Amino acid sequence: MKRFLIISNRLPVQIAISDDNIDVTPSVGGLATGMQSVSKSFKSSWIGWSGVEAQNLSSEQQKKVDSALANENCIDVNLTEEEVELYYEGFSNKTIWPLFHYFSQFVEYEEDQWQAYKAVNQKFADVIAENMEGVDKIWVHDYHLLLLPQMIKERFPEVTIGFFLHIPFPSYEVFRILPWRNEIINGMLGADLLGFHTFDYERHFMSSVRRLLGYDIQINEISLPRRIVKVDNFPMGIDYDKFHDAAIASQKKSVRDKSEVRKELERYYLLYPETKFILSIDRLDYSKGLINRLEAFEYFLQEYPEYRNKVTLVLLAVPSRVGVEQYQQMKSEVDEIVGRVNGKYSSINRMPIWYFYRSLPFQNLVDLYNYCEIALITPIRDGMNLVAKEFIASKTDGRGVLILSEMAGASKEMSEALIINPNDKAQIAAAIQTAIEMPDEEQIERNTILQKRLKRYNVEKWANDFLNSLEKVKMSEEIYLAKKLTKIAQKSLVKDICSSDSRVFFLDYDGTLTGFKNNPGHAKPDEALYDLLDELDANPKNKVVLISGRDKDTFEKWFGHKPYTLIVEHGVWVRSPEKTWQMIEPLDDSWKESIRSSLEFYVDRTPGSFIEEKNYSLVWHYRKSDPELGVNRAIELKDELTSLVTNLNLEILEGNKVIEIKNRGINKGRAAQKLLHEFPADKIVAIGDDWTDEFLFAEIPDSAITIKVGLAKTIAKYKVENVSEVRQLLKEFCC
Ligand code: ADQ
Repeated sequence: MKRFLIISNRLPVQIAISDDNIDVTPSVGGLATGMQSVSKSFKSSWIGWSGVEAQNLSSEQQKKVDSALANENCIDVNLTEEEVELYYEGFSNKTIWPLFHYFSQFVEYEEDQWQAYKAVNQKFADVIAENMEGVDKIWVHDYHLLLLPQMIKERFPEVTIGFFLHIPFPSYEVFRILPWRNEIINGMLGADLLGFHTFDYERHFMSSVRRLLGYDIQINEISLPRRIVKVDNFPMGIDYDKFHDAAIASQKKSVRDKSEVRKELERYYLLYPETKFILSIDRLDYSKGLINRLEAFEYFLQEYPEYRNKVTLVLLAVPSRVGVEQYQQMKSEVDEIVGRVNGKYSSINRMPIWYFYRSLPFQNLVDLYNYCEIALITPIRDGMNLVAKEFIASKTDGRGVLILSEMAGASKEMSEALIINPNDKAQIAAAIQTAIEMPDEEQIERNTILQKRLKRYNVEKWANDFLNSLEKVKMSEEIYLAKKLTKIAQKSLVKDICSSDSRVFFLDYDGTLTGFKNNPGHAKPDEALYDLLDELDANPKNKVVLISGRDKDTFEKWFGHKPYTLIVEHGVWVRSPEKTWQMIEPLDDSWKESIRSSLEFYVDRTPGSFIEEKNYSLVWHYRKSDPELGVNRAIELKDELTSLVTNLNLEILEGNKVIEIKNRGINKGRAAQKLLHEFPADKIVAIGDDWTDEFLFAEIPDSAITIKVGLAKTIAKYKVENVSEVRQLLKEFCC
């Protein structure tokens, strides 16, 4: 069985060290549970930091830790105190975390933290390299390891890498603030599959890739020069049954066995049966919106006096990142508001806010979820928010109301909750009132839908969906590799060609013989290309045919003095050596005026775009425009032209950052067929990169050697990566 590696900053274990004893207990978090189900189908190991700083352990203790971890299939990445400070508390939590949660005012830009971040990502890559035996897939998690996919890919190009980001990916306008933005994006693009919680994060990521690196994107695939990266959203689920079943079991417990939390809630409820408990649970983090939640609760007590003494806010805050300044400040602010509200609205026996600053054992957590009628979850930004889902899963009789921020990824899947803007105090207060007054039937109706969805799309399904997609990516890479022109196949092709008596070479120009330029006029042939084509053409057995979408005047200027056959404008014109240009079949261009005005309208509204006029076609170019605007306008333009072109017997060709309108039925394939009729050859070679070359590959005889440049889907028999590989290959055909 192939091995599979899971990589995250922290290992899913808790380690307790006493003098001579090391105790390792597996943790029960959502991610660990999801992965357990995955490890049933794969032999997997988990690589990460154990949470113990390396210098605090003697070598004897380290050995014990390693062996205890090995029993849990875990491998430790030793981190020093300094690394933890600079990489974890520093760059991860003082740069990436605030920026990706839109708290740009908290972002630190420290070079030494960035250097440590790179070094620790490299350290992870080193540990992975030592454990690669039999590994074919790796799944990397979260924002601490954004550079790792690329580091692994460079060393192990054949391994399939998935990456999942658990926090939001911010909009381009925020992400671009980061001085190291290109390194980060390139680091992530080392993965073959990139997963996000929501489509919005995916969209923001794509936009940054397009704008910062200029890569082409087709729906959810990014074409890198040598690989394709798939991007998709996988909203993370929870271990639904675990919460639901634990809540049922807890209700059945005898008084003696009940948790302290449950006993306390029940006792209070007996005294004050009209009380509604509002639950608030999070890590104490500025992104979770505790301050605005408390202020909204204060506003509620002030504006809805009839509910004072009838509601209790159970505020549970888990200590988090206590070493980071903003967290300490926030803790003081929370303490202050809680004090103020309790001071103002407490009566002799009752306090409106019960505040706990600690982590709770699972059972107590479930009891809180199960017992409290309302959950108030108001993050300012949150990748997903699992608490919202856990609350709903623990509602065994279907009653309960979830008030959820629209800024949490979870809100995208939980529209049956009361969705609020976390900055709108009045709206939150009104939602609290609605929640208190909501009839049971309505609560059950909303929660039934939510529960059904959460049960089906649980954490196990999430992990399996991600891995199935990773498997598919692997398969499509294999399909690509299967067509890739290997050295052996190349040798036999060359032998085949060289032993034949007559050959025709159909060669596309842009993207095949030369690279793309922003201005098409700048993509002139260079001396080396002229030499290569001359050498190929010098052999009387060879016929060189340049077949392009270019206009005839440009080709006349570039190749008019050469003895090659030229076919231009996708097959409108042909020029045989030493002859004049001939139209392949008679065409009409009277349609141009009616189409030109539409194109001009798009040029005016799309800065950087322009119209190219050929004899029998018009082309709208948008390579120099804003990449996203260009793509959108191209869709609009195509839509607008569709009805016009049918009436005028025209067709739209969509090329690389161009839209071309030309007479219907004219294409490279038809032109090539006509030429082959006049000049039959033993061997036919066709090379092209664009989808317009697919017509060429389709129309020439099956025995032809068809070669696609680049990664896109093709009916060609072989693929090569780039222009320089094409040129090397042609050199070998000069025989
Ligand atoms: P977090 O920011 O940690 O996760 P969240 O998704 O809510 O946020 O998960 C918190 C977890 O901690 C929950 O499973 C909850 O049960 C547990 N927890 C909360 N309070 C607790 C307490 N007092 N005692 C014990 N356990 C407690 C990050 C992102 C999220 C994303 C997750 C998963 O910030 O947006 O949902 O990863 O991808």
